[in-house]
Amino acid sequence: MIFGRKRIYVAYVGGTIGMKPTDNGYAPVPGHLTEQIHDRPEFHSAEVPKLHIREYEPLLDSANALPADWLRIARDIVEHRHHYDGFVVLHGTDTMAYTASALAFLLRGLAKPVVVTGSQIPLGVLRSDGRQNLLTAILVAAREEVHEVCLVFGSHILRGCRTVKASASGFEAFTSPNLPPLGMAGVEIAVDEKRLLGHPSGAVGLPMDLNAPVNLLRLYPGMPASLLEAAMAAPARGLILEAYGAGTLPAHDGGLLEALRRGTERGVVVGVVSQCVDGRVDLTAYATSAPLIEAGAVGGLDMTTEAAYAKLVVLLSEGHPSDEVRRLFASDLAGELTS
Ligand code: ASN
Repeated sequence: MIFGRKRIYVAYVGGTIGMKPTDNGYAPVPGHLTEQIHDRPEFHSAEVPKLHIREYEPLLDSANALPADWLRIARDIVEHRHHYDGFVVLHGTDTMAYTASALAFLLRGLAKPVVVTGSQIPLGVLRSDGRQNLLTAILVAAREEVHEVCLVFGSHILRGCRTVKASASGFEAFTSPNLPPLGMAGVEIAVDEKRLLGHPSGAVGLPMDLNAPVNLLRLYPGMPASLLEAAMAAPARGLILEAYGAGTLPAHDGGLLEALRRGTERGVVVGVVSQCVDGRVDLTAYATSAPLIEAGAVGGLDMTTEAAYAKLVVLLSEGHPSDEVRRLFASDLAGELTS
């Protein structure tokens, strides 16, 4: 039987993969990535799906990406969902784990592969890792068994909402600390079907805006209460608190507890994640977590900080009442946590 070539939509949002050297260091240059792909025969071989490349305007170093950019990418994918078999999002690595997480929440219900990737060295520079990353991403985006947002980098095929950037310069820059890879790209591109999410049943409903004010604060020994106070002051509607270990905080610091109480009285939803890369939050394990329970904070289980932040922004922007936001925050929506 002869099948037509699959069609993949490639959204170039920005990032090193399409950058060129400038006087101030690497910066994205419009048209450069498209040119690079057009000039390379391997991207047009019959084994590779047909590509439609769209460059965003302006192209971003991902350090400049905002939640509004996550929504823009999600809208672009939703608008083109009936015309393509899969989607590749080319993005800078610095905030790629946030964007991959946000896309997983925004696009729950999409039922098509979305693969986020980028590179450490631009495609046009000798020794670039971009060629391999992009080819792997395209081939994963063409797989019918994938119905979720993945992040491909080096030899790893990871669940997008489980990822963290773990290396500023290595070619295996991403890991998913609390979930084994969905697959590996070696001689074969091997995806472990048992690890993939099933076909989602719902439709995709995107929020009008993605601008709920959520702050992110990492606790440290000696942190002044004024910092927590500021993180929970208006207009904040949510706070991700990176607490210690299983979700503990200095429970003898009266100022800190008072700031927490005042913030939660204002209605700020507090999600607790761990500073440990590996493991999970359990607010019942230590007495030093009790003030968090009293304040109505929700433990983020084994979610990454990136996923927890993106999730709270998405949930608050979707307009659920606070109690529902708390319930959904601790629920598995896109394979981001182990319940
Ligand atoms: N600064 C770049 C970015 O995040 C880093 C990269 O893509 N490797 O856009």
